Amino acid sequence: MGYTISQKIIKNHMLSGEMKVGSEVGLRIDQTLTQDATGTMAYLEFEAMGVKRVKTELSVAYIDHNTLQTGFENADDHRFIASVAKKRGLRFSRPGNGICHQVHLERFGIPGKTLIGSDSHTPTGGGIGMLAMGAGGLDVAVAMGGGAYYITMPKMVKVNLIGKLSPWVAAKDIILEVLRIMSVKGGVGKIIEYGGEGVLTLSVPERATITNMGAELGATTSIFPSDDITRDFLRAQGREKDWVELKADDDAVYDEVIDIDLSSLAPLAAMPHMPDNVKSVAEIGEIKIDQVCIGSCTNSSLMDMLKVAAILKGKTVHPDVSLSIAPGSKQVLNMLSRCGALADIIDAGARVLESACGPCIGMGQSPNSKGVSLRTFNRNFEGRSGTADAGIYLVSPETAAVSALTGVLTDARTFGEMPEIEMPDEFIINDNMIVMPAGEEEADSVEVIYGPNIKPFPTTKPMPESITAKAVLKVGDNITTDHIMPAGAKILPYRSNIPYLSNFCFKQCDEKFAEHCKEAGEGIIIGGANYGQGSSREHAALVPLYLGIKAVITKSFARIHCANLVNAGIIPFTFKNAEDYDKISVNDMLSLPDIRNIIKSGEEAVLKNLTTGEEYKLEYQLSDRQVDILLAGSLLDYTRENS
Ligand code: MIC
Ligand code: SF4
Repeated sequence: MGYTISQKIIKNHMLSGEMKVGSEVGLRIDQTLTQDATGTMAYLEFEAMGVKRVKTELSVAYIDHNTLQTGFENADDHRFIASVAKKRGLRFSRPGNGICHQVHLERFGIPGKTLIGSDSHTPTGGGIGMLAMGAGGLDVAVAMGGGAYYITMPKMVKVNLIGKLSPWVAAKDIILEVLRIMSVKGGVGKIIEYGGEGVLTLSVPERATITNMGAELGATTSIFPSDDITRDFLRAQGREKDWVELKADDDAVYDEVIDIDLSSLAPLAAMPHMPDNVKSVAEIGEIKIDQVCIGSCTNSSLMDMLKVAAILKGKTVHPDVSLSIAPGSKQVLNMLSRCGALADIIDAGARVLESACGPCIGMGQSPNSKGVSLRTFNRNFEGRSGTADAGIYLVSPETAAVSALTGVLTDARTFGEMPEIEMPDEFIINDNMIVMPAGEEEADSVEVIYGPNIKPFPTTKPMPESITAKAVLKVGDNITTDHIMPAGAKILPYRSNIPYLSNFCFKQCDEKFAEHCKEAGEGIIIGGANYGQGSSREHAALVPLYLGIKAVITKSFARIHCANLVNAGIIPFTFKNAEDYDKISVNDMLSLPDIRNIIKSGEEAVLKNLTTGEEYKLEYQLSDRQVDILLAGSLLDYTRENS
């Protein structure tokens, strides 16, 4: 039996386990990346582990999220990360150099290698044939220290692309179509591999748009083959030597195959407030829009920007629309400026933002009240834009640019002839915003600089014999980490200050959540299906840990968040019978008797509802390693005990 692309990479990197669906495999990690919103915590954890130098082939620390710097906090965090990078052997991508995933694809990604990043959109690297996965900060810290990264061996899904896209239909529409078919929970426990003749019609940046948004499917990762198109891209980036061919064996076996006829696709949009709430632009109709934002790690490549510039050239943005554009990297911005396309963008009236995440994570450009905003981003969760009642639509750069001119959501196919954009033979290469680390000898004298905003990691304790705690919160399906631990301009600067962050935990679901937890001392959260989807932010586990949450009991979990809960020492349970979810109310007193022994011996866990007298059976899917982490109190405790 042959192997799929990802099975080949997994096989080459396997340190423990078996390639059997559902069992835990430990992988050797070649590269890591962090961004600043998760990086500060990840490097605090790395420092706590006491490892002198990173042990990976390459580790890069990017600054791209917290670039507004409305106070000292972000600049202090940047300085802290820069100092750790210098001392511990990482490259440091300075603010202004671009969004981590875009820059990594351009300058560092290598087909066939493994990459984990403390950001859920790390699978962008799958566009170049990497096995690239999002992970919690602690997992990234462990991998930097040379430890394995553990995943549950996923099922293999093949998305078979047939034919060729019609004019004005984009890579974004392909992934929106996959989201429409599979939903935001359809990818959980799966790797999505793209194949078929349609792959040959897609450039690396287009492929990366698709693998990037595989995060929204909940997939472990997504990947394209590495072929001549990949080689051309790497050559144009001056890195042809990094190319290797990578494809699935002809007799590779997939658990599921989805056929998509590219020629039948139309421009699509994900409507508020979920990335899988997809309809065709024509079906939604010409709704009036207030704002258009073009950029983010999904759609900020040079090709995307050149298309946008060509559409805007010689025209003016509609008077009722604010158009902002953030090119994904310094390379993109530089090339746009040198070829004159930036002038076309500026001439049309766009507001040019720095190469960073910006509005995607609510760092500026919040829409007006009840505003309608078209964005080329990947997430449209309620409130994420910073305006609670705004309606965010996710669209392609083509749809976004055309609509910015007309003032209404517009099917770009009505616009006339589509501009033809060629991939350049050579990108402008200037890595002067990537700071190299100090050499091993010099490193000893480099001081790690902590600012006053950096507060210690919350205290963890070994798992108690039994747990008795109140149900402090009950939420429905598809709760995102943006619900659990919101981001945005007001809160993001405090990513290294868990006590302060705790005041904002679950605010959208229960205004007084933090207060309730503090009164209760210890608590249990009850959730629906796909709990914790979205971001990789471990703060969505560390803050509940700080607030005394001992267990989260749901219908099902999203992958990264579930791992983050375990790493933080919070037990993730699922209901054996989903209908038991309905029988628990907020404030019920719940008990998990003898839970330490039960988890240790792998027996069935029972939840007692002391308020109603009922009992519910619970399940937990934990590897032996995860059991030990929970017993120890957290991954940090476990790593310390085992090193
Ligand atoms: C996001 O898109 O939600 C983020 C901000 O990039 C997060 C990481 C974070 O919360 O810092 C992600 O996707 O993992
Ligand atoms: Fe940044 Fe948005 Fe991409 Fe997250 S999804 S890494 S916030 S651009």
